[in-house]
Amino acid sequence: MKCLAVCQGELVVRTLDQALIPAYDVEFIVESRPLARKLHDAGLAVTAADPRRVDTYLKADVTPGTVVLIEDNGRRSLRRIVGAARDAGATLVYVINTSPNTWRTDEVRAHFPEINQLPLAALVGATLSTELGRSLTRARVQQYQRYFADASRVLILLHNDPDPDAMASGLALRSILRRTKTTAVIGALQGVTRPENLRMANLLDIHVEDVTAASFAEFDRIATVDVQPHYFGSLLPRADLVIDHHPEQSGYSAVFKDIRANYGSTSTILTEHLRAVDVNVSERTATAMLYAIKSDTLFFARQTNPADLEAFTYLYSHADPTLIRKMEGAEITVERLGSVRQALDRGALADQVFCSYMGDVVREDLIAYVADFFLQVEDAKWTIVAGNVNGNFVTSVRNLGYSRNAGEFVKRWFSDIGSAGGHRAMAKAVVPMDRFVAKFGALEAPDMTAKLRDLATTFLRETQTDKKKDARQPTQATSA
Ligand SMILES: [Mn+2]
Repeated sequence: MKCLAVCQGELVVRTLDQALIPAYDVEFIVESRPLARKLHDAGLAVTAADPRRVDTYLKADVTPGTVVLIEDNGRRSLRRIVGAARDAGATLVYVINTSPNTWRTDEVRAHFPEINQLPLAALVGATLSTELGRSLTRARVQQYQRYFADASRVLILLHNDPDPDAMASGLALRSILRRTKTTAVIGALQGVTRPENLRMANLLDIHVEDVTAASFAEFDRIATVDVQPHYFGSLLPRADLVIDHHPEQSGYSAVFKDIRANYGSTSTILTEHLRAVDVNVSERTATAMLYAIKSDTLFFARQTNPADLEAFTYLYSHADPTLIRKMEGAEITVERLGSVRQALDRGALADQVFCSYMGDVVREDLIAYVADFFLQVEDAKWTIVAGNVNGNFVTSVRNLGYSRNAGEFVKRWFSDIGSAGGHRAMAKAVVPMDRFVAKFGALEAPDMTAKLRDLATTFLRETQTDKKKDARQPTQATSA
């Protein structure tokens, strides 16, 4: 792709030359003849010309497909330069601001609304702050690595009934400390019990050892991950290292700590630690950490930070996706399959919406599971699943994002008679059955499914009408 860069200074020319070649075929225009000669002698495609003249751009064969970059250092008449480039037929015009006075570009934009503005500081800033942030992390990690180096036995302590994030964080810290399972024990006072977590531990061969508070004294160093020492009360008044993403607590002392409450998982913090000190992440550890981020953020549906996405992207190339799929399969239990059958027997998928009133259901989580499950079905874009849980009408609503909002759906119909709320993609309502009956009538189970479909159809039609009113929003075809 052809690119013409109109520059004032040598540094900008050389920087753009290095940044854009070989992806772009770049030619430079500078005003100063001596500068042009110098850069030309250095092998760059540079011409000396007056950037305020249309002629300059015509000679450079500018077409509507040429990317034109114009350096704005605050001195030259930007409006005349942009005007000349536009008159010569340039349409892809970018102004690179090297001075802080971006108001000049705003002024030029009033005349040429389609030009794009790229402050040089912003272009450099993102990469620079990532790098600098990494060096801070590096210093911190190297400090605790040294502090742990001479210990013969290390305990990496997890919270009770460890979850994927706790176990993955344990593995990651052990790699960072360059230790094995005999020199760094990953332990918990109460071991893993939930079936899906046991399955992860088995598939990835993670041993969480049972430890007792009395055995703490046998270790030279103790680190806690995904938990802070206050959790253990008086059993653990101090730790050597604390790495956690839960809000910082008081009531304990720690030699080193890295607590980032705005992160979605402890594995995200540890991914940054691993990368900062260039420790190679094994496939097993990467798989565990990737699964941990997915599970702690509900696959980015809650408490997600750009750092979580960045860590996920990095780990993804090192992890084993087949194993992750197997671990997720562990969510399937006979009880849940029974609920899926119950919902399928009593519900139906029509017009991309799956509705089902399941009748009596023993626990709310089964309704949520079924709603998630049917969203995976081909052609399903919405699922609305409900049941009677101990005298409450409970409904879970899911959709595949897009423009229509699950949270608004439950509020529209249920907020006046019970609790209703949620996000764009997932929502829930709980309503005492007598209040449901008072609003919608006493219905037999099959009629309940029909009622849910009614509510969905009405809601989707309403929002579709709203969307059509708002011509700026692209509308989605709906058959509802
Ligand atoms: Mn966690």
